[in-house]
Amino acid sequence: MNQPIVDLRSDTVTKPTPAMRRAMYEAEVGDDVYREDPTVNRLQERAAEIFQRQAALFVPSGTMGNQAAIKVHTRHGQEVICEQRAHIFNFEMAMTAAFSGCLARPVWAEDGILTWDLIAPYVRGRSDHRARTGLVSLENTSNLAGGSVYPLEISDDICDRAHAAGLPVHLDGARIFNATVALGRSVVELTRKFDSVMFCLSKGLGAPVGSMLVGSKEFFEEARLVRKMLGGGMRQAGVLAAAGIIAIEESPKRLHIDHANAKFLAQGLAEIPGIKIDPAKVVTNILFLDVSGTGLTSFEISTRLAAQGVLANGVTPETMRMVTHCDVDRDGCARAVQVLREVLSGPHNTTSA
Ligand code: TLP
Repeated sequence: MNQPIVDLRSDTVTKPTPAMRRAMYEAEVGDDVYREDPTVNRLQERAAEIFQRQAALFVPSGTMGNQAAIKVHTRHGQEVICEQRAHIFNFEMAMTAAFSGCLARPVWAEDGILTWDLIAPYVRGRSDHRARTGLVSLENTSNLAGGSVYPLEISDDICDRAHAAGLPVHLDGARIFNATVALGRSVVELTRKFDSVMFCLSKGLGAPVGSMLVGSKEFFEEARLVRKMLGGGMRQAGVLAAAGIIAIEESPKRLHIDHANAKFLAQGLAEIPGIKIDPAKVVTNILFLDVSGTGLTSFEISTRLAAQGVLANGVTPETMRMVTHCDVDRDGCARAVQVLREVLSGPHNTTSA
């Protein structure tokens, strides 16, 4: 009866591994605002090396990384083109407006995957009437579009054409290592054309805290100033960076397991009456299920699942998200399917009781 909780709310819930905790304990530290933390410096150097870029900056969160990049690339009064479900547009506390003074210009794309043809009509140059476009931002994998991935030709094409139009391109690559696994391409191949890349250490890679912002030396220096403006100048941050080093060196090797578990979960869920999900579209570690045929809202389902030790969030009343990660194994996924089946076959209208 005392089964462990199956937490499918997000890959942000992952706990540091014993190796990470050991490295954190043993980390050599210094004051990183003085650039004197050897462990932070090592993490930044390794990230830059892995992405084959001039520099990488350790930031406390993905949100800070994205927003620092937007600030560096844009000027007040410009527009930032992104997909309608983009994290920068939906989940970052309107900071594109509040901090950078820019208007997000969301564009809808099937499966969250923009193309230059979809972007081009919204690109605006100098005009007496309309705000100028300052930046294009892509998200790979696309979280709210169900962990979908950008085919390399499409993201390369967007970067080339944006650059030809004089526009920088930022990548919200919170889960870029999941994209590398799904596409069988290296992180260098997937990101080399972007002007800046943010990726998270604290999601599927399992570190407790932190993200990286990768780009040119000049971009790094500017982003460092913005990080400080945002209060993200950390001191003995080596205790965090130590876990980050293990996250980038070791964790990408096991992400295929999370993807296989997500597929397994999707296949099981697809067989439950009232649930709609296309397992073929589940290519990384995120899946969305349409629960509108169950007679319950996603929020009601979420509460009932939680009572049985399975955690998953409702996103809209009709949709739920589940995310696989290193702290949920195949048995946990099987249990989630079984518990959802039981929850939905029980009495729905408890209000009459
Ligand atoms: N995503 C979180 C929530 O904020 C939705 C999650 O549970 O998935 N970019 C993308 C694509 C993200 O999914 C997230 C976090 C971020 C940026 C921000 O990262 P943090 O949480 O470190 O600020």
